[in-house]
Amino acid sequence: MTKTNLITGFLGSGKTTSILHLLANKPANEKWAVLVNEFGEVGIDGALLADSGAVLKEIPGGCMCCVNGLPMQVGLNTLLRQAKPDRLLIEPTGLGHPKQILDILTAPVYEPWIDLKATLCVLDPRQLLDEKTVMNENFRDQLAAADIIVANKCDRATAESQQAFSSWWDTYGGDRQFVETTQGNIDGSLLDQPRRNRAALPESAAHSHSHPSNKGLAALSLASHQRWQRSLNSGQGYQACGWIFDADTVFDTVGLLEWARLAPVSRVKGVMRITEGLVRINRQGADLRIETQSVAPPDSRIELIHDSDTDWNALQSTLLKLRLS
Ligand SMILES: Nc1nc2c(ncn2[C@@H]2O[C@H](COP(=O)(O)OP(=O)(O)O)[C@@H](O)[C@H]2O)c(=O)[nH]1
Ligand SMILES: [Mg+2]
Repeated sequence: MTKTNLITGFLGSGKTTSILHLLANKPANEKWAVLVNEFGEVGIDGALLADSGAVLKEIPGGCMCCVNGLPMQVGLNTLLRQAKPDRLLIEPTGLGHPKQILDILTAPVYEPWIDLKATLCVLDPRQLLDEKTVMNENFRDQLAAADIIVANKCDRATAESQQAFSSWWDTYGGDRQFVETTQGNIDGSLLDQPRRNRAALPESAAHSHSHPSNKGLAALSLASHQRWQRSLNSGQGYQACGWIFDADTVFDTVGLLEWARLAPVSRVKGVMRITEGLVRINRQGADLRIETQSVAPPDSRIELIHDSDTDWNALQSTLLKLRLS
């Protein structure tokens, strides 16, 4: 059986960072797999996780639970049967609702395959200060469904965010555990904590995001001879716009990093080719992280997410001008 953990958390809270940390510290003799679902259609987390050595399955473009959970089940079946991992970490989109995913994971058909352990919810306590986030029922239900709360981004904590977290904890903490982390430095032993049967979670009422393509089953990719492609997704008051560029497209380094830093959106992530090689760009609000990447994906891809109307065409035309080849 595959020991399985659901790693939830709102947009940009640090789920992928935490998973990368856990993978970097996993027992050397174990085979781990990651199932990741992103809000945008242009899957980026897969490229971010490509360096990690885990077996990876991506389900881009919405939530795992849609279409009767079919995309998720296909991904799950492939991973469990083909890779037979010792452990599976599941990262749903930050806008996803945990109920449907937990229902699938606890369905009788998976009983012989999945040993479901604790659900971790990664939280940036500053999110508790943002009214729009706190109003989002998926944000609240992610916390409610968790066995362990990972209060991440301790380096960015303020007196207000600490206060907000302790009052949340006093009201809702219950029998949960919490740990405080920076860069998702979770102790791997937490993954073996048992899953508790939480009081029935409500079904998500706001199950309203669109599924423009219903492709869902495979990450988007370019057709042959196609140099670039863009894809939009929207739902729950958020919009995502992503671009894929072929492997021959190289970007101006300074221009690209400035574009990513200044784009008037809340979230930017991508793995892109620049003259020096491959760069990973990850921005949440004003927190920007730039890293190099060694494993080369077949294309360059970048995605922006924002919670109000954004002039994607203006951003696109600047981005296209930054191409050197
Ligand atoms: N300052 C700070 N930034 C962090 C920390 N953990 C993650 N980040 C950054 O937050 C952004 C979102 O992280 P990511 O793991 O991609 O979030 P996800 O959307 O929940 O998967 C990235 O730019 C990360 O580098 C942390 O502890 N401190
Ligand atoms: Mg992620």
